[in-house]
Amino acid sequence: MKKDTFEVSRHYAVCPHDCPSTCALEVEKLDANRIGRVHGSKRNSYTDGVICAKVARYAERVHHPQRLSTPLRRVGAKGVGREAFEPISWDEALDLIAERFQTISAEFGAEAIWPYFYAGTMGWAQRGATHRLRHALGYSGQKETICVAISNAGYRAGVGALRGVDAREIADSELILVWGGNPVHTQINVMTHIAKARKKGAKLVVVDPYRTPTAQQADLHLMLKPGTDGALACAVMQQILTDGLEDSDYLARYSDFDAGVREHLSTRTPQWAAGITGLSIEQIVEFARLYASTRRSFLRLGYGFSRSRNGASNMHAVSCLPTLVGAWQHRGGGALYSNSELYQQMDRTPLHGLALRDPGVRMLDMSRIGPVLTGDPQDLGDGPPVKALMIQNTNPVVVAPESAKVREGFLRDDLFVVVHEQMMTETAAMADIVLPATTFLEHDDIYTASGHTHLQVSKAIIEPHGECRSNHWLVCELARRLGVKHELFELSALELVDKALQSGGLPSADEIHRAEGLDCALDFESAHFLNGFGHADKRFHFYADWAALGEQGDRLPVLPDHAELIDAADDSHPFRLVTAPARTFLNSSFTETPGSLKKEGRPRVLLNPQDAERMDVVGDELVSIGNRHGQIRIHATTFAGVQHGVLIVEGLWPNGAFVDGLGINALVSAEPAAPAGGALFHDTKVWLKPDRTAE
Ligand SMILES: Nc1nc2c(c(=O)[nH]1)N[C@H]1C(S)=C(S)[C@@H](COP(=O)(O)OP(=O)(O)OC[C@H]3O[C@@H](n4cnc5c(=O)[nH]c(N)nc54)[C@H](O)[C@@H]3O)O[C@H]1N2
Ligand SMILES: Nc1nc2c(c(=O)[nH]1)N[C@H]1C(S)=C(S)[C@@H](COP(=O)(O)OP(=O)(O)OC[C@H]3O[C@@H](n4cnc5c(=O)[nH]c(N)nc54)[C@H](O)[C@@H]3O)O[C@H]1N2
Ligand code: SF4
Ligand SMILES: [Mo]
Repeated sequence: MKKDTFEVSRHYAVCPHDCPSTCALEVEKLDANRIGRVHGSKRNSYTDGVICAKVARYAERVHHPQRLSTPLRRVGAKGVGREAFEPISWDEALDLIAERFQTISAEFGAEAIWPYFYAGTMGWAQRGATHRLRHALGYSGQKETICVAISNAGYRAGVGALRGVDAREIADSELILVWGGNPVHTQINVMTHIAKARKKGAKLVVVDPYRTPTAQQADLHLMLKPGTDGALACAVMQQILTDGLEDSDYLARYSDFDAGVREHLSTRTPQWAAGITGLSIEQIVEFARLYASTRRSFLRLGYGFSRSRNGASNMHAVSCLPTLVGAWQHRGGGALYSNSELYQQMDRTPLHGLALRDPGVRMLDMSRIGPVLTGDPQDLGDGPPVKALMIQNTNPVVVAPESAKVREGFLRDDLFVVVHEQMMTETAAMADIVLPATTFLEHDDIYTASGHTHLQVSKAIIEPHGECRSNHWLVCELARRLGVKHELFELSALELVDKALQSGGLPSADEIHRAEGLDCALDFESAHFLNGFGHADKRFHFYADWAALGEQGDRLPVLPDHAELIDAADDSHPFRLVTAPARTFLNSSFTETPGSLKKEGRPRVLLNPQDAERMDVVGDELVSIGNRHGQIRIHATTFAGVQHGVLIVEGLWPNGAFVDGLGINALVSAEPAAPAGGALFHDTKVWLKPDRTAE
């Protein structure tokens, strides 16, 4: 009873995490330092009052007893954790870093320093801070390949732009296809809008190699083998053409479809695709007929099916479907992969420090951090070895491919590592200096969204925890010590944002904050590409120009197809491994919160009961999984909702949560995907055997 008498105020904020939903939040503020529950804002028409469980419990993360609170210097061994560090003052830490960076720069050149970042926060001012420092000092650049490189290329190949139909239109669709994504886990709001459509009788189809909670809700679940979506899409198109259900007028007016495409697809029959996908001919035909039965079909494309060697080609093939039937012309029809291009009016120049950038500086591939740190000459080019890393917003020791190699690189004695973090992650535990970072509740920023259309500004709600400082504050302090004088390091985060907004003629940060967002949705004609697609000829391209999208374009088929580039199973590696997102983790974030840990239990591999029997796996027991990159030990669980020959491991658990301290990315290759690089998280052949040695 007493609790109810607290004065709890509710404050608007924006979820900063790497999630297409970018939810509008209402945060309960208990006092100057503490928050209570977090709610979804009902005033944002996309969030519509719903958020995920992990952010609803954000108090567990922001007030976590192990939250970093002071700068730390490592005095013990790498990889041990908090006890290997001693607190130091911010001045000591910053002076030490500046001095080391200067010495390394003088001896090896500025490119020997690699500021390394990703999307721990999606806010442009805080996230871009790493770039501002990088460009001001000529430090090595970063190819951002870990997440969207493959899918972006695949979607651009056909559509020519990174935008699609407003997700709120899903409510008016008659058929929704969730293809290669698991929104119940990864962007819950998609399900909110799907539920509205289903109330009016719409059907849901899910294409995924296992029966995810999203697939469990579907009217039709196509449980295909990973890396075979191109085959399925081609067979669906072939069936539609055979049935004469394509929209010829639309194709002629809006695409490059011609007799050559028709001829090519004529051999991609449901029978051909059944052999590749593991689906039955009947399922494929049923799906094709269902798809052609309405033009109000909304294709929600996930990232999951792009994380393969042939992923860009698969994305392109699937994106051809709404063009073939002319679904783009109708309300509730078309496709959405990402709306990230909607916010082009916001000028990235000040946020990323682009005016300071020297285009001659080398770019290192973030997904290849293992090979880079272990000195692979292909990655380093004729540049110096990486002698220092400054890491913000990411946890590469856990999330990057070939993690055994990543670890080996971090263990180098001659590598100086600074990690700016909220928690003592496994990456932070490898650092020489750890700096405590604020969360979105303690700093200001602006957010775009790939899953919806709102530009939003969020402001600090509580005081910074301990001595935590924002990314922007840190780079300003370092820039000053390294002799950089520029207004980008003098303005506040929101003043930088205002510069970016003003130059595009947008309202100010304050105005956007007061309005709780600015809806940047395009008009119907533009959003549905009725005044043309993104290519110069304004057409959708069935013929992909991969060479225009990356150096390795020639490895991909020009027309939609099944490209046999994947790490196919063989006699000694009979399984294909998919490493999917867990519901209550967000990448490796939230692997420290009690609510999430309780829900997720422990790392486990899902396998089909028949496969389990064949491999002599009897119950919830330890198995070894391995391939040319390494081997891990993990508990097995049988699950009938997995395609034969496929293993599913959900969640980016810390390496330390696995029996041998080697996590799932020890098995994932760092080979760059075509056409422009990208990580292959769901394209790994492995062997599996029971492990009956004592735990
Ligand atoms: N709870 C939670 N939310 C998250 C994240 C998280 O880790 N946890 N991560 C965030 C990030 S960074 C991102 S990029 C997004 C990712 O969001 P999604 O696109 O949903 O996630 P993916 O990992 O890309 O894969 C999702 C699904 O793709 C399926 N899949 C794998 N291979 C194939 C294939 O070859 N074909 C088909 N059809 N399906 C395949 C997997 O089985 C999985 O169910 O989610 C964000 N949201
Ligand atoms: N096996 C496998 N591996 C994967 C994936 C997969 O599906 N399977 N998914 C991949 C994908 S899609 C992605 S995007 C990557 C993501 O990988 P990461 O970008 O590394 O994401 P997180 O693991 O969430 O780590 C983000 C870190 O940033 C910190 N952080 C948050 N906000 C701030 C801030 O304001 N300042 C600072 N300094 N730090 C902050 C958080 O505490 C957290 O530790 O992982 C990839 N790795
Ligand atoms: S669904 Fe995504 S954006 Fe929304 S609160 Fe959860 S993590 Fe944040
Ligand atoms: Mo991602």
